[in-house]
Amino acid sequence: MPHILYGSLASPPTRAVIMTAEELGIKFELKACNLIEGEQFTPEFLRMNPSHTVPTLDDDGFYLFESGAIMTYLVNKYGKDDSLYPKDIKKRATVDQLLNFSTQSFTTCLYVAVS
Ligand SMILES: N[C@@H](CCC(=O)N[C@@H](CS)C(=O)NCC(=O)O)C(=O)O
Repeated sequence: MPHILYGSLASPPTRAVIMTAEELGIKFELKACNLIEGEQFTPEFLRMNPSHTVPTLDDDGFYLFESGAIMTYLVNKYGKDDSLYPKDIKKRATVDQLLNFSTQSFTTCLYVAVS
């Protein structure tokens, strides 16, 4: 069964997951979640992701949120080699550094800038 990715094309972390999935050649169904309409607060969505954010992955009933966690999960599951998420701990640490920067510092700054 293909993965279902709940997301919004206006969401940078959703786009990061889409790019990772495309790089890995994974088929997925993108289900648009209209954040303006508050679709992330429905009981069904909150059961998948209590933090009511996109992206949220549904891998056959295994739900995952936080774009960094989703991307590393997909690479760990489908990566043919370690080029996207190196086994070398220093190289991996620099990838983790950028993932954390992207999902915490950068995204937070972006929200402050647009609000
Ligand atoms: N650190 C999270 C950020 C996710 C996030 O804040 N997504 C925004 C859209 S870019 C969202 O879903 N906001 C709706 C809400 O918080 O209710 C990630 O990387 O997945």
